[in-house]
Amino acid sequence: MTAARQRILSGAKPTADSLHLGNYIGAVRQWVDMQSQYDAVFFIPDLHAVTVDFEPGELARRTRTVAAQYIAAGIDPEQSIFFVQSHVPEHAELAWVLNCITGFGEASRMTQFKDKSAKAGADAATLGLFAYPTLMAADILLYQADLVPVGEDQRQHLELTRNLAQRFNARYGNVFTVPDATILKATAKIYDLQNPTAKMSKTGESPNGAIQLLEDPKIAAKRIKSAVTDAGTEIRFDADAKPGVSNLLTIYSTLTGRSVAELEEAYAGKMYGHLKVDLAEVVVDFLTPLRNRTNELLEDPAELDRLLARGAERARAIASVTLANAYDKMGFLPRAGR
Ligand code: ATP
Ligand code: LTN
Repeated sequence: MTAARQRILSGAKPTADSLHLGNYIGAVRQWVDMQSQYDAVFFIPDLHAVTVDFEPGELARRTRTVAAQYIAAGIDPEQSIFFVQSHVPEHAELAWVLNCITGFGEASRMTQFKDKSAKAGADAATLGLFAYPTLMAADILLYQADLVPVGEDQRQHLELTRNLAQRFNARYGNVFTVPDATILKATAKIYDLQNPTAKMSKTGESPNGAIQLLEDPKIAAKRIKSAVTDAGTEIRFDADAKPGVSNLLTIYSTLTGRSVAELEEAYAGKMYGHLKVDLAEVVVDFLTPLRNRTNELLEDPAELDRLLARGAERARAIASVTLANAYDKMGFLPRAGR
């Protein structure tokens, strides 16, 4: 008998009009690489997107756009289970159970909550934002995920998820797999082009700091060419002394597969301008087909919705079994039909 494949699970929120190059290099690209070796579950955490200010008129469109971008980037909705969180009600149901075994103090220590609630102000911060990490734990535990590839910023949420799984199992009986975080490599962090010590983000200060996967590649090329570089002239990777050039080298290397050492050698004695002109071309070549494919997929929203509905069905087949098992262990009166 062959051992079952390990399951991985991850997701990116539909909180902007487009994913950016940081999301692609730091997350989606690595998910695409992993989906053939693992039993993969990818989803769009739209219930998480409404824990902060959001535009009701934009949510559905942004959710479809993220879905199209995942597929255009190489997530295969047949091979992987691919769906929208709000289509699988078990997420909210298990989150409630987890809320009831999470300490108030424990949730208060989550740094993302502290940061976001400080930004929103005490009155604007909601119970939903407070419960963000337990909903995330539910996302993971429902599918008995072994590995969760996420950025460093999510490490604490993963630690909470592990604690909750162990606590539930000890208190009510063994239901959940205790997942491991796979913190994606530090080199996977892409920085803001205008402020190369801050991460490239959907909410950065300058629009020129981020490359949006859906924008006109000509604009992306301009942004690369106007990226802030460092004092000196040498093209060399040194994250501390040369954060701007190092960031460009990381992007160049990940998009072409050429090592940073090889690029340093190729650009020895050349000027920053050479690097930027060449990288702008690399970025345009990368973005153009991705953008075209995304737009093609968006032209047929019914097909996209069909793929997502099929994904939600597959997801529910797993999630409903885990939830029923958890309810059973807790002693709820069995529901008819379960
Ligand atoms: P943003 O800060 O841009 O709003 P995010 O981190 O809040 O993004 P998601 O959209 O859910 O939230 O992120 C999806 C994935 O992309 C996460 O795994 C996150 O770690 C990763 N990611 C986001 N920005 C970068 C970046 N600049 N470099 C590398 N990975 C990133
Ligand atoms: N919080 C994550 C998004 C997210 C997620 C998850 C990631 C929600 N649920 C479950 C992995 C597993 C983020 O902000 N990147």
